Amino acid sequence: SAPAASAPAAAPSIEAAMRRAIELAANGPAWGVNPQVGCVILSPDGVVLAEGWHRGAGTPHAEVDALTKLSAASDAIGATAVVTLEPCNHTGRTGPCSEALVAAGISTVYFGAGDPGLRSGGGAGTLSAAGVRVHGGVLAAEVERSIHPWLTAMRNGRPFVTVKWASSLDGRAAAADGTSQWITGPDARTDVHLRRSRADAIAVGTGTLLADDPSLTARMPVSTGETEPTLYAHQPQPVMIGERRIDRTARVFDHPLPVIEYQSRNLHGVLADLFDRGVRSVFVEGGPTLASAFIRVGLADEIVAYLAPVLLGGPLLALGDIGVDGIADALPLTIVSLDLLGPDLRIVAEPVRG
Ligand code: AOF
Ligand code: ZN
Repeated sequence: SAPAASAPAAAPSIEAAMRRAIELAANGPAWGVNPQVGCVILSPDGVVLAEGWHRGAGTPHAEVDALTKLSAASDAIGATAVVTLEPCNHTGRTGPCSEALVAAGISTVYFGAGDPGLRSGGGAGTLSAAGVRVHGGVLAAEVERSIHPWLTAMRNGRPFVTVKWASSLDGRAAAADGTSQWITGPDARTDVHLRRSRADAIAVGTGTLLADDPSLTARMPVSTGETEPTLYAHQPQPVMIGERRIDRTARVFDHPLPVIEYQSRNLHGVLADLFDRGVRSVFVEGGPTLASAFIRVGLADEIVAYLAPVLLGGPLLALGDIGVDGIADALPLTIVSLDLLGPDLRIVAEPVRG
């Protein structure tokens, strides 16, 4: 069948510049209220004149960073900007990139994903109105994948939620006597800490706080000769959810960041409040009750499960009641990736929407 009408594919040099812009974007932080954004400025004959990326809230946006790296400001006149995200249109912590590009004399803009921000969106319109040629959707799938959690958070108006668990191959989170430490090996734990270090917040239930006394910090693997693990420079904000009373001597209160406490398990309300505090991604570390609650109310965007090659049997499962009564209600997932981390299997999956 004939393909639906679509924008003409961008020239190979534009796609190459967009691939480079995606790479540049990844230099910026994966956490925080702002997305990772990269920008490449090309001369009219396709030569790279400058590259830029965004280093986090309060710092110049990728376009402005690239413009300031031109060897002469006049090089921007008649040049092309290739940006991963639609240039912003608002004055937030910094000024609007749409106007900065126009003022610099840029004549053509290619971008990957539209900016879903209510105030920041609409830069493409401002650019066209000023006579700049604008083309969106360049390598859109790649760009969207690279900032998927941020885009999802902005579109939903709540943080992106990852539900994580570690279990035996038969889905048990603990042995029948309740012992659960070290189901998975060091490589899986290293991966968990890396994911914690990229999240804005890390959430646990009060039951798990009582049972495990976790510190909820993101730590680098201990190398030989070291005794104390080193903390990642960026730490996830610790969040505890539930009604059980937690003693102030619990290790979580030694976290470098203050603990945000929610008594209620109205998770929509919890996420709305976290979003207002600037949280765009939450890593739900457990236990089974909290993980199940997020899944039951449809608030899990991603599941990261670590399966150790052991069998435990018994009643202590990684998940409890997720609201599935009959097989017809089973929650369908799409597997995004499947990897061996040392002896353990890591499965990343997403609920099938719609
Ligand atoms: C861009 N280029 O590099 C980034 C953009 O508070 P501000 O001024 O930093 O604005 C933040 C918003 O701007 C952010 O939520 C997102 O919509 C957009 N980010 N836009 O043109 C960039 N980082
Ligand atoms: Zn901007």
